[in-house]
Amino acid sequence: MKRMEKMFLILLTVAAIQAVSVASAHADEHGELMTQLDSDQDGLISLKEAVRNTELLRNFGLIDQNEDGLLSMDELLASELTPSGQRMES
Ligand SMILES: [Ca+2]
Ligand SMILES: [Ca+2]
Repeated sequence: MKRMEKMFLILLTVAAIQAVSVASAHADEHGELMTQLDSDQDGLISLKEAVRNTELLRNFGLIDQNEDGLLSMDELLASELTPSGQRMES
């Protein structure tokens, strides 16, 4: 019985670690997108800067939650429509 509990704990730990690494990979992708597109480095992607990423441009209005015409990192992270920087499809 003790052994089962230990196994269960290990599985839980592994699942937790995986969840964390997936989340940080997600943030990295968006960080990369920000780095790539934010040419004036003000930490925001303007409509003009988003022009270089067709997918982002298409969803710009939907990702821009406060409708100020700028995408912040928070808005990029909050939206499921945010394209990833350079996702490698296998
Ligand atoms: Ca900018
Ligand atoms: Ca905004």
